[in-house]
Amino acid sequence: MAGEPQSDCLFCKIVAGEVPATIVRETETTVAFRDINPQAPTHVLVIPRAHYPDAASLAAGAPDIAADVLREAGQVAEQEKVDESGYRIVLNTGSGAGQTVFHAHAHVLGGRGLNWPPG
Ligand code: D5M
Repeated sequence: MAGEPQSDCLFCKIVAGEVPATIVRETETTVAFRDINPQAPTHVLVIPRAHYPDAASLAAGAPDIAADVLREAGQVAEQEKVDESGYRIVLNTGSGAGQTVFHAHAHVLGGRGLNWPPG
């Protein structure tokens, strides 16, 4: 069922505490933790506790939680002190766009210059 934990999902395992992660913030509906392969001095992933395969399915199935993820991305930026210099929220969607983990997540990247367009 939509939103239910998936036994083969890495990020569901992080939510359940079965896989370790460096958690920087938690709410009732979200978890934020440092990316294992950081692409910037600040690189944090914000995920919903509920399992949805990508951001679009999260927004369609649980819009309130999608809003929580975006709000938390802003809170992470503030906590990491990258809010004033500027930061980027990235929602890779589909393997062609570089999505490798199919549990919705927002990348929060900051602490260095960020070029446009992204690679
Ligand atoms: O982003 C998936 C991201 O997830 C990618 O940047 C690596 C990160 N990742 C993978 N495994 C872990 C663990 N165990 N902890 C923290 N971060 C992790 P995507 O947009 O799907 O390419």
